Amino acid sequence: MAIEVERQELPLFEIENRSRWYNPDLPETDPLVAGHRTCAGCGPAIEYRLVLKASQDNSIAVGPTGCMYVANSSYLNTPYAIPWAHTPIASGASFTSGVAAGYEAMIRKGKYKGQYPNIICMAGDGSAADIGLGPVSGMLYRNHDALLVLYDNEQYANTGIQTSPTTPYGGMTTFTPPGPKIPEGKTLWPKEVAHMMAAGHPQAYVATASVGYPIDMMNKTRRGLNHRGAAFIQVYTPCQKGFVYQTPLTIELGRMVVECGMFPLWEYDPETRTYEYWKPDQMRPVVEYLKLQGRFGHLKPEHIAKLQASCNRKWEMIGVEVPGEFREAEHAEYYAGLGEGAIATDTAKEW
Ligand SMILES: Cc1ncc(C[n+]2csc(CCOP(=O)(O)OP(=O)(O)O)c2C)c(N)n1
Ligand code: SF4
Ligand SMILES: [Mg+2]
Repeated sequence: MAIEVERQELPLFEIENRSRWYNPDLPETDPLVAGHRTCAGCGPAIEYRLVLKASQDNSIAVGPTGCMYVANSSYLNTPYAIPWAHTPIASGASFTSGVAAGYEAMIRKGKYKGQYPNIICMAGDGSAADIGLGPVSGMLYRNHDALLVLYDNEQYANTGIQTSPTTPYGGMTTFTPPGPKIPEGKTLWPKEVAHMMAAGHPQAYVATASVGYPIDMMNKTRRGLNHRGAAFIQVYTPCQKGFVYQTPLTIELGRMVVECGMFPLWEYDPETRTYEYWKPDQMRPVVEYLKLQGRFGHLKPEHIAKLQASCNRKWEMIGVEVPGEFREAEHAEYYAGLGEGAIATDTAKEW
């Protein structure tokens, strides 16, 4: 007779509001210990550490090729205090599907005696939104009991900052350099991966999160793991090398991207099949976010105006009233009145 699979149930962290950065009740143990080799201020490294802190010790991590594989592992060394496996860039989710199906079968047949582990694949945007997109959809469609976290640094970072489907319009990468013919750099608009996953796999738990809201991200990790079936979370994770910003600003950017409407935070509940969108405490024009990053330093008023228009459509989509000033900022003339230095910082000029 098949043995029942015993699942873990992780309690949520108490937060009065999602803007909180710190919670004294966080677990002390870290499944991702110190000693990796990512850049200082690396957003994906912060995400990795906190997601695994939320999932705790009975977890298995899967990492397709990308910065978080390369920088986190050198010969016979990794910072993982839990089982971890590297996979080719396209097959993170297929490998994860196999791990989940394997544990289900082993527990049912009595060949594995423990509780079902938290199975988490953390894949970059190049992997989960592009080269390995098909297997992610397959994992959600078959509804394996596992969580896929897309750590979104909006580029293929590890191979030298190439554009990916989540690179914003206007972002400078080595494949989208601005020049006389294409002054804005990237001309395409980013893929809405999380919406795509929720719309196409209505039985899955889907959410967006940002390293700027760590406790919110950890609670979404726990909700995704507690959900019996597949879960997908897209986490905004700034990359200091590709975005070109001052190192201590990683968390600040993680908040500003939400406050300017470029990366709304939301959850999709597969039980009720509804979206819950979140309005940040503060709203900012997108130029405030752009001007902290060298990758946007080449943008002209007409490009920033287009980005503001895109953010305004997102505010409308999540049901937030767009302030009059933001509507004015949809027009290039608005920036003429801001004066010298208002749309590009020294960091941007240096780059
Ligand atoms: C099939 C395949 N194509 C290309 C590569 C080269 N490659 C290694 S890491 C990487 C970048 C991955 O980008 P992403 O998934 O966004 O992770 P990040 O480097 O940004 O952390 C690429 C293209 C590869 N390993 N396999
Ligand atoms: S290049 Fe970017 S993503 Fe890669 S380790 Fe450095 S900061 Fe992190
Ligand atoms: Mg990436």
